[in-house]
Amino acid sequence: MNALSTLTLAILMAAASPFALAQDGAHAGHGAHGPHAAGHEAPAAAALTEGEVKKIDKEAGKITLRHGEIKNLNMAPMTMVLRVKAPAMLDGVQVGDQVRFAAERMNGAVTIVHMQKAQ
Ligand SMILES: [Cu+2]
Repeated sequence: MNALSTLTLAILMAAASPFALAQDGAHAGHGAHGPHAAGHEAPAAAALTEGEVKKIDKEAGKITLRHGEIKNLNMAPMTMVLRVKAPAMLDGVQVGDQVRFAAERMNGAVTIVHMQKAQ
């Protein structure tokens, strides 16, 4: 069974190679991927809110941010304490850092589900 699978895979790879080379030469792969990637990234980037780190409480899994408008939560710019989905998300940031983040309301608390440095 295993030997047969390996053999089948080897035959498939050998058979696929000429086609893969031909497609690459015609840039067929790039044409298919480019628009998809761009269309996928735009909404994610638009959903991120800018913020400045004011305080970090890793033990409690909380961070104080001065944030811009959080559109999906209908929240005006302010300084507030937010929960983070995972305490490890606080490892890469320090007080004073500019960050971009996505927040959602989870169990009644505004929780950061994604955070990255703004630079
Ligand atoms: Cu707020």
